[in-house]
Amino acid sequence: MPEQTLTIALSKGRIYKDTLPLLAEAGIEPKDDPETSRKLILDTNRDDVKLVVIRATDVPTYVQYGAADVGVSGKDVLMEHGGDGLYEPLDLNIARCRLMVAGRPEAGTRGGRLRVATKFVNITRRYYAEQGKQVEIIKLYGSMELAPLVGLSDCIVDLVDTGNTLKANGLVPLEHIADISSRLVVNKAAMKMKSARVKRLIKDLDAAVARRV
Ligand code: PRT
Ligand code: MG
Repeated sequence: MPEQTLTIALSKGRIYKDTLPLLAEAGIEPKDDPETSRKLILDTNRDDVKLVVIRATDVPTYVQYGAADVGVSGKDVLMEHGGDGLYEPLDLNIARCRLMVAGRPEAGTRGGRLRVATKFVNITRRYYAEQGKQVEIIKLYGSMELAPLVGLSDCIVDLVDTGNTLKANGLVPLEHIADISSRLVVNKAAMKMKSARVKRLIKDLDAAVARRV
């Protein structure tokens, strides 16, 4: 890629869908649709701006190493990643949800060390350590809601939006860990080397976000 290309990392699905209108207001429109195209690098209406479409959990890594100059990432993903090598200049206020402990209504009454299933092992470890609680964390990659139903764990740490998934599985929210929304993240070197372009993008996106509330 030419040196002066600005590369933006996004994930498919809800983040892409919600970021697209904000990028459009900043004058950036992709030429391909990642839901139908197999391309991983998308051209835009601007020769000097490319989008890379990757797994949500990989966005901080691409931006940290400078493979993308900027990216859009859920706060949950950033908290789990640790945010090393990244600036987080802007809350885009999209893909909002809550990070919660959830379980069956009687969760935690079994006695003994609590078993918690989650894909957010770092967040979960920190959360319980701050409370001085010893828990056993079981790493899963998806369908956390199943774990308490089959006796794999007492509770889960997962994202909750409407609460419908919990309800459909007989689970209830138990503790609130954090409010989540997606953030613009910026590679630290790009913030210096491509300062004018990055700052312009931050300003345009900030204005687009402000117009919405
Ligand atoms: O799906 P994939 O494994 O490819 O990656 P991903 O799950 O990380 O991506 P995606 O697109 O599902 O989520 C990207 C980001 O969207 C997350 O990192 C969050 O920051 C944000 N987000 C917002 C959510 C939700 N809302 C959400 N409700 N991510 C996931 N969910 C899931 C949740 O895990 C649970 O299974 O939806 C279910 C609960 O929804 P309700 O409405 O039934 O409560
Ligand atoms: Mg998902």
